Amino acid sequence: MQEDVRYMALIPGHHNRWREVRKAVGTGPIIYWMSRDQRLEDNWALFHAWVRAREAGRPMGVVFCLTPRYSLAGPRHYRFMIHGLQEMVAKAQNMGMPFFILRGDPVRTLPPFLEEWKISLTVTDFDPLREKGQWMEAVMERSECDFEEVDAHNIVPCWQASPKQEFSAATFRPKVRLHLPEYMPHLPPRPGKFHRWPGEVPNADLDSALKELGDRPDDRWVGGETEAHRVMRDFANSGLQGYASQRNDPNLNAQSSLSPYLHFGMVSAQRVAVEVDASSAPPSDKDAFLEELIIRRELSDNFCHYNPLYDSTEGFPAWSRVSLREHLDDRREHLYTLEELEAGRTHDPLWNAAQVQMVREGKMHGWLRMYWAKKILEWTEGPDQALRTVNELNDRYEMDGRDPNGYVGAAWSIGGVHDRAWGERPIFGKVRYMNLNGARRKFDVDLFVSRFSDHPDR
Ligand code: FAD
Ligand code: FO1
Repeated sequence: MQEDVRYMALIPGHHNRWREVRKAVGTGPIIYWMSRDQRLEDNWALFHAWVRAREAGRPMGVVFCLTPRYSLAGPRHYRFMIHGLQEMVAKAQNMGMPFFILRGDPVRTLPPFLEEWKISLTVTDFDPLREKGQWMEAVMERSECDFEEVDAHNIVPCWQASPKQEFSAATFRPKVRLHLPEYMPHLPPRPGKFHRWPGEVPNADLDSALKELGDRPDDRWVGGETEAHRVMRDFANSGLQGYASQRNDPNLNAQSSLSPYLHFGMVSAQRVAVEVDASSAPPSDKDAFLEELIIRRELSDNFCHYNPLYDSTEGFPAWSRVSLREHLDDRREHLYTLEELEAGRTHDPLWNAAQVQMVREGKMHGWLRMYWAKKILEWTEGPDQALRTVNELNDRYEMDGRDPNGYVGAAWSIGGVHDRAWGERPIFGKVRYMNLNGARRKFDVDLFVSRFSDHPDR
């Protein structure tokens, strides 16, 4: 048995995916504190906790701390997430794996749980955003067990891909490509046998959580691993063809719509990459998609992990900070309040339609997000206010918001992060500019506007 266990710890792709955060001595059960990677399939953090439990001959379980106020998440996001939790709880029961739902902030609920069950090791999923970092720090201060962190979100673990903040996709791409053969082909095996948990596992009353936090019917978004896998397979089998040439047309349904599932970790990006790689779509479509899924997405984690100012203009590169400052006093032809923007009441029909798409559908088309954010720079008093506004609206309304991709998308649009300097213009300085005429050259703007003219609150 011991031999098997040692072999499992040496599974290809596992090595270097985890790191020790704190070492302690204890003999109690082991938990996986799940937060960013909300799935039981293809989850390296779950696998790691299970390997540790098998090695030590101890019980293991999964804990999810369901906090009622995460960033600007609303009922639609909670409903989506809780559907996923319900599915996991049922599945874990069939696997014989305890799954605990703690209601409330992890800083308040997790330390007493660790104490009560004499937990020896907490394994958690890596997350570059400050909320999780602060949770971890506070939980560690209030407890005594070991802590280990596993990057279950990126195909190449963030700290393996690069030890520093990367300048652009061009500098990051070769580093990731170097490691891909080591990580991409090896998915984690599914955990099998479990030692008996030393007590009763309470019923995870998620129906009441759904009523309290997610009480808003939504026929568009269904959360959970099953649905995430269905969306992924449909896309790999039939949606991927034409991705390279059509993905930037907001009137076509050429994107995968996987971002909410990836954000909540309901599907592993590694699994998506493997499925897409194996599909019969043309190589140019696969390459274009994998560039977004792997390079651009993992570059966002790189930025947020190494730059604590990821959602501040102070985190912008020096060239754009200087340039934007030089244009602070430029005349703004239109200035809108947050309320006017939120309601989609500007003079620009395309911008209003993009805003309506986000509020109504919970997902704005990818190309429009750039245009939408850049116009907010043009119509607010300066880059600080613009960045705050973009992040606030993005986090409040996007199903995939509250994510490194969102903070980096906003910083790219307003502060030229990962971009280069362009020709000098009013307000934007050297930051890349976009306008309505450019949009008209790309797609049928009037058609898009006609589809999204009704704001749900009007
Ligand atoms: P697809 O085109 O099918 O792409 C597949 C996956 O690749 C996406 O799910 C995503 O994980 C990744 N990806 C695609 N484009 C990018 C990109 N530019 N940067 C990083 N990863 C990318 N993405 C989010 O996930 N959450 C956000 O909150 C978010 N906010 C954004 C805000 C702004 C201002 C901008 C400019 C971009 C933002 N993006 C965000 C990036 C991108 O627009 C979305 O990831 C994409 O539109 C999601 O739709 P999809 O899954 O159908 O994309
Ligand atoms: N993580 C948790 O551990 N508990 C939660 O209750 C929780 C709520 C939540 C709501 C919306 C959302 O977008 C994310 C949420 N997350 C929660 C965090 C999430 O899983 C990620 O860790 C972060 O969004 C960063 O990637």
